[in-house]
Amino acid sequence: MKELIRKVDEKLDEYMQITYPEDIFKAMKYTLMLPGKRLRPIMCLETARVLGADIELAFPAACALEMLHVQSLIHDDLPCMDNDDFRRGKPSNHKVFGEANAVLAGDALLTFAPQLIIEKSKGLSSEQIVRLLHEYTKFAGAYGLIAGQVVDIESEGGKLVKSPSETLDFIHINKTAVLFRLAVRMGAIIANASDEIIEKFDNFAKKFGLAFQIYDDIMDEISTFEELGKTVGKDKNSGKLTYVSLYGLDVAKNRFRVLIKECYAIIEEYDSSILKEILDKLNGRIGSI
Ligand code: GRG
Repeated sequence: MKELIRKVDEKLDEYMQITYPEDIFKAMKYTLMLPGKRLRPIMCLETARVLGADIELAFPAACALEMLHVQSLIHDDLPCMDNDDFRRGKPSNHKVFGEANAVLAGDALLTFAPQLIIEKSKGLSSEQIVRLLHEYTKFAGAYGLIAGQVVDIESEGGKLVKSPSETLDFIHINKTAVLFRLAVRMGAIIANASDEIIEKFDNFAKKFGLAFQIYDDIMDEISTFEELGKTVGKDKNSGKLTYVSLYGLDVAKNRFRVLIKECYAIIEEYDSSILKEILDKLNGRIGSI
């Protein structure tokens, strides 16, 4: 997996050239190139590979996913949203470049990502590229990521239109699982997989995304700044609706374990040491607490 992460980093650096006006490209590249886990690009590449595609075809989509993810992190850290001064162990984008440039850097990443898919996806058919762009726009917008963020903000302000558990599931599915779903769906489309296979991987990503967010909620309670690279304890201190605040630590851990077990079962039939390694890592961390 380390080698794949290195290759993703290399491609991100290659695709994101700094040109005039340099300030915006520097702001975009700052958070993008900080060391993240690169889970979404890795999942896209690995899904494409296990379903029979040459992974070289998947690098533009994989890097586009990381750009979309980084855009969401930059905007999430803004004072008008989660107001966090640190990301990936370093000062957040707006702390370094100012709020206006951080907003614009996010916007620029959001729009550069599909441009990259169109310009660099050599070897994919026009139909595949249109399908990738359709998935991207659907999952990034008000039917996905933005919907999750809006309901998260509303729930923090005490506005709950649905029950707490339905609200929490909606937030987790749309804020977190959505980009893992997009990752595997894009990988499967690149491999020209059938709708049935796409749905199978989608189901894996939904469960993985929920487990990942439960993990994130647990870590916010018990981890350290050094380990996470961002402020910890914020959810608890702000009275935020999380899996832990709603159900308690033990129920959260149990739900996490069930979801991860279901993830292993879905990918069992595929020869993917990387997807299994991702599950092992997440599982191992919760297993030890
Ligand atoms: C799409 C226009 C548009 C706006 C985005 C701000 C926003 C709307 C959404 C927020 C989404 C968000 C920040 C979700 C949190 C998901 C999460 C658990 C992130 C951490 O992911 P990791 O641990 O991070 O994979 P690294 O740094 O390793 O990549």
